[in-house]
Amino acid sequence: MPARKKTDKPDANKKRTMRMETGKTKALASDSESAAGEFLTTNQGVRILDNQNTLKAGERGPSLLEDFIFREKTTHFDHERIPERIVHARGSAAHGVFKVYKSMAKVTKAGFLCDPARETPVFLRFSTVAGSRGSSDLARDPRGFAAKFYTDEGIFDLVGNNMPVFFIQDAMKFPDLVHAVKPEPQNEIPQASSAHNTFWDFISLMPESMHMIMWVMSDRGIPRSYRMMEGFGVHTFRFINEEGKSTFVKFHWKPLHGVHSVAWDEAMKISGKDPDFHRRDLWDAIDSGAFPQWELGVQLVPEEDEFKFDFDLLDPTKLIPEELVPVERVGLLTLNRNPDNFFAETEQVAFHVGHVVPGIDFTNDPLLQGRLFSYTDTQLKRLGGPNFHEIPINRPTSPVHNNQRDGHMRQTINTGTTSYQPNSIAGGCPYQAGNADGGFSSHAERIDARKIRARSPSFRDHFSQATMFYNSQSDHEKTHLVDALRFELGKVTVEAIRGRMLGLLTQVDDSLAARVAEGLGMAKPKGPELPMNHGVPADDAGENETIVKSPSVSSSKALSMAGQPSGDIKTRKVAILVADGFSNDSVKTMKEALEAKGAVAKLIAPRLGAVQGDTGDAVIVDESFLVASSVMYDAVYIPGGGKSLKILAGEPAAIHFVNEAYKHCKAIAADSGAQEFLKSTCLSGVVGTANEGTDSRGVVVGKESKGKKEKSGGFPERFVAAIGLHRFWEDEAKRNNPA
Ligand code: HDE
Repeated sequence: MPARKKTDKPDANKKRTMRMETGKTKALASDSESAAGEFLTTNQGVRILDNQNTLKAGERGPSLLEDFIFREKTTHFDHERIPERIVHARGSAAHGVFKVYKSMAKVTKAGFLCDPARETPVFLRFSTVAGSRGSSDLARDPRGFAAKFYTDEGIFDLVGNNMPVFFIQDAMKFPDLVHAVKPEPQNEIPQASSAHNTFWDFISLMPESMHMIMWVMSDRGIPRSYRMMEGFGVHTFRFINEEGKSTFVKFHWKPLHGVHSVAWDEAMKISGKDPDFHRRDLWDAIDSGAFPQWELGVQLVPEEDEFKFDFDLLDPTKLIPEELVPVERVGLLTLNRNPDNFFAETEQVAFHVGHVVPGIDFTNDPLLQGRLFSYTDTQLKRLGGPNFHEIPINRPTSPVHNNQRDGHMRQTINTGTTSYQPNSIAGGCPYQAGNADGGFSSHAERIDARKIRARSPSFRDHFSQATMFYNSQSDHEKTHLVDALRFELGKVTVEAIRGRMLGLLTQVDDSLAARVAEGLGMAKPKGPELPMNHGVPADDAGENETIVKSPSVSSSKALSMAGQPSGDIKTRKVAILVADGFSNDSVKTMKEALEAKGAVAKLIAPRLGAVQGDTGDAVIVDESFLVASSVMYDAVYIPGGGKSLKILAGEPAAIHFVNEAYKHCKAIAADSGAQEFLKSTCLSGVVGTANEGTDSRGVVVGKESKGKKEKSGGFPERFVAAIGLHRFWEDEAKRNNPA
């Protein structure tokens, strides 16, 4: 490469480093944009003459230790990784904004919840829990849902999950839980999967996990998209208002795209074909301007009502049924910007349940209390020292003034002579803030207790809400849950563990246990076996301890995904299968109808390049059958065109595509002329009865008589409506085909 002439020297001084505004977080930028027109330099700012060759003693000689340029480059490279998160290592994030609908000053003094005119920047990271950083997005797992609010009063982190409860009641058990679910220590197998001995061994001895197990084994464990998940703060928190009055609060996120999942068979296939499926989906949606949105919901419980429920508000294995306390939707979160740099933002972001602002406070939930210790501790290790709050993504937008100093990788150059308080030299600054100045004061909860290692007896009902969850599921959701348990326990090689799990399942629901037992080829235990861990030391447990069962709500609509509004079809991906000779007219009409509703239509053909339609016009193919797969799409359309249909009928990948989409209960549309092609798929038995519109199976066939197209308001609109329903699970049992 020719050396640059002195005369084309860019304006090097101006842009060597520059301050960059990324939303409200400031970063020191040295990126490809700021480097445009610049020379390559070392980290010490020395220009590099040759970035291709190490310094050698002669062209064929050994490399020299003196080569500080090579050594600096390689040393930096050798240190480019930081420890991944011990849990939630695999994640994706986005920037956004939050606005409250109307002031909540009655219950909280948190500024961002009191001022509807205020737009608070947010950074939201979604994650799986068990897998490593490079694992598949589609593992069966809870999903992390961690939001960082950069409020005017400091940072508030709402570090939640897509499930409203957790496996354990006390933080003491967290390392055990995580060790059990992680790959087994002797061979590091399996990756990102709970389907193995150690996890189920632990769970089978921990009856308190049974409610969470219902959630994870349900379809909530395999979401269609991060954008289509609910989020939950899990613990009961406190709101505190100006008068210091406390109100218990459970936080919820309600997605405006609906709550949707994929099939387990689909999840496994996606894991192979596109392990970045959720990451890509989030990125693409934001990139295309289809900004994901959630409403923030709150369940408020006055302090006086703390003991009104048949479960303990401090028990993180319990939710408050919406029938008892409705969710009020109080604000809107919009994710509107992808990160500029994955490592700098998504990887280095440091969440902490202990990051709260005045107006929000903790309860004594023993899981929450343990988390209050763990998150700073983990950042010290992961991000290398006590100054992680200075990393741009972690900096509050409100000013920071304190006497903390120095430490590993300190960025701030603190000036002045004082770093203590009280002082007179700096006029006593920085001052303590009084209540009226927004100083944080902890809720003055009265505590008068013995120091004790124990769990409250009010935490001992481990099954009522697990049963409530199971009761709330629709038939197909129950079947998916049974299948998930059969799969997971099918991977367990120790029969005693399976037996213990069946014992616990009988306590959730006898028929559930019977169905799982049948799949495992085992006999269902006759009755409930006494669970082995009630969170009390064995000596105190008492042999015949009774299990409290007094559910006030036996089934709750909000717990089933089937009963929830399905959302629109924005960003839904539709595959249009074509070959030479396809009907240009049909494709144009359908594409326009889908795109008008915000869906993404892609043309899939036997090979890449152009395909020629029946009018002679060619179109460019988006993906070949080799690359595409039905599992990456939400719906399929087969346009007419005799020649095209003949080619597709002779293409096994096209037939498999349709069969698989049908197996996964997706909406499928075909022009009436395409019925012949459908006969070569497993829809052959369906088309004859489906040609009068959308049937309950989501198969939509165009009505065309004597070459005349169906009028508007007809075919494409019926397909759009079918996609909007997401899946036709009710019919799933009849769809067994080998796809
Ligand atoms: Fe976490 N959790 N957790 N957790 N958690 C972490 O912090 C921990 C729990 C959750 O996108 C770690 O920075 C303990 C419940 C999310 O960066 C660590 C206990 C819920 C994320 C940690 C829990 C969560 C984490 C690992 C039991 C749902 C990812 C890396 C006492 C309400 C945040 C890190 C992100 C991450 C500890 C239980 C959610 C080790 C000790 C319950 C979403 O500090």
